[in-house]
Amino acid sequence: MLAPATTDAPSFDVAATASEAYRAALAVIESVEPRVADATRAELADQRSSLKLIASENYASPAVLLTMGTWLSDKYAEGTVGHRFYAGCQNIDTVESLAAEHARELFGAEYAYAQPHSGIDANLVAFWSILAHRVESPELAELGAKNVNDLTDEQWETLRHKFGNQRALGMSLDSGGHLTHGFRPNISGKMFAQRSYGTDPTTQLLDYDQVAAAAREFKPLILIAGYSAYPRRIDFAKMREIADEVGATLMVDMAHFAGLVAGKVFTGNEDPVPHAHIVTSTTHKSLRGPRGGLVLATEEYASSVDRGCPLVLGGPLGHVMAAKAVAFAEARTPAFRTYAQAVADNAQSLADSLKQRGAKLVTDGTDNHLVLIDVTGYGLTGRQAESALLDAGIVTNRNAVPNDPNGAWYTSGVRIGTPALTTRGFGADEFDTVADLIVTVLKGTTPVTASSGQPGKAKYTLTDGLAAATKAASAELLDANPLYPGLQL
Ligand code: DSN
Repeated sequence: MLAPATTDAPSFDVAATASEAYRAALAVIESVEPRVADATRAELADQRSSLKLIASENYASPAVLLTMGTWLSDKYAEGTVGHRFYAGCQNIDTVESLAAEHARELFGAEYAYAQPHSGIDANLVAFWSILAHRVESPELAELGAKNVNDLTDEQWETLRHKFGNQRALGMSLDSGGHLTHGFRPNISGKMFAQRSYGTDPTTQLLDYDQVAAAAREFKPLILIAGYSAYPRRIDFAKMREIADEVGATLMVDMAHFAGLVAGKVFTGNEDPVPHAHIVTSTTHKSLRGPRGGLVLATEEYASSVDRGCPLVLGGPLGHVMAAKAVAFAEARTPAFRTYAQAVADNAQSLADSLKQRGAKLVTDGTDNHLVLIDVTGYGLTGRQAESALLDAGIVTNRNAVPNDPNGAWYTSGVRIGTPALTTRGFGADEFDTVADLIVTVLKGTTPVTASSGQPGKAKYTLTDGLAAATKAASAELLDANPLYPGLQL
């Protein structure tokens, strides 16, 4: 059992020490390629001076960021802890073990795999693990083979077809599902025959009866739950019941809300870990760690998940696994629980403030970390709204709404999340001002149509002076809640 991270304040000034470290690092980088040093400084300035409302982004701590800049990056360590294809992996074993142990304890999982480089990688590991466990292993046993290398070409061809013809059932893209849940532009859509479940046409809420009916008819091998743009919690116990009824494996992609699970905001039926066979995640969204992926699994899937590298992953990133260990240790502190609760409370405040100002929200609100504004009432597409907001210094991203008339490229929605600005210290009052700025910009944006006769590439115009006024109002909020306070380059 690992001790949780210390909750004592460090005995030195973290910001001053990190400032020294970054100044030294940038000087060394500058001596080789000054443009990289410049872009790195510019990114900090940009992040400090914009309202970052992209629901999947956050700001990792200096401890997490500094952990990534080391020689742990230089070691090859394909394989798993204690079973590597290279010699001399003892230190990578240490950091990978720490990341996995912290993740197991943080999420109460039987098994954790810290190697995936991204969310897509984590989902690929999960898919192949399920295929290996559910398809390959029984087939191999029947054929008296230990692994696929023992099969004849003909046997392998039969097994390969079985892999390719499996079925996955996941949330539709316009209801908030993710591309990696079986959609054609992603490899998962080529691996699986896919069908989607949507949301109730009136309430826009997940309709479990519809999920169950689709599962009974389609009989998927994998039932996928999880989302990247659905503003509500999911009852994973119900999803597991549905999976069990049709003999499917329940896989939950909790990339977006992992921080709310870690911070014990989502508990009981809203916590996927006790209910799913496999849970995948990224580590850099609400969980506030380094950019990367994670797989949690029950013991029965552990050995197949462990084959992730070299099955579908390249050599593990030792420096990033080390940073995951640091981030997971941070997420085990009471301070992180307070943060996670504030993320959800702030989303609620933001939704209420937007609605008071007449904005139409998908599902009429939120109970997680994001809201989705349907911008059609302002006469805008999601793309126009996203661009106009960006002109005013508000960083969001466009997103489809259920049954979107504008399709997946232009869309009719703008997705807004609270994890990043909550890290900066924003609370209900600040999010009320943010709501006011957003609605003022949306109301002050006029779409430019072909019939209006205005030439050029502009697809909208902003009321004169609105962008500057919005930036000035944002600057007040941002200055009062600085990013990395005390960090000076
Ligand atoms: N790109 C992530 C998001 O923005 O939700 C998911 O892939």
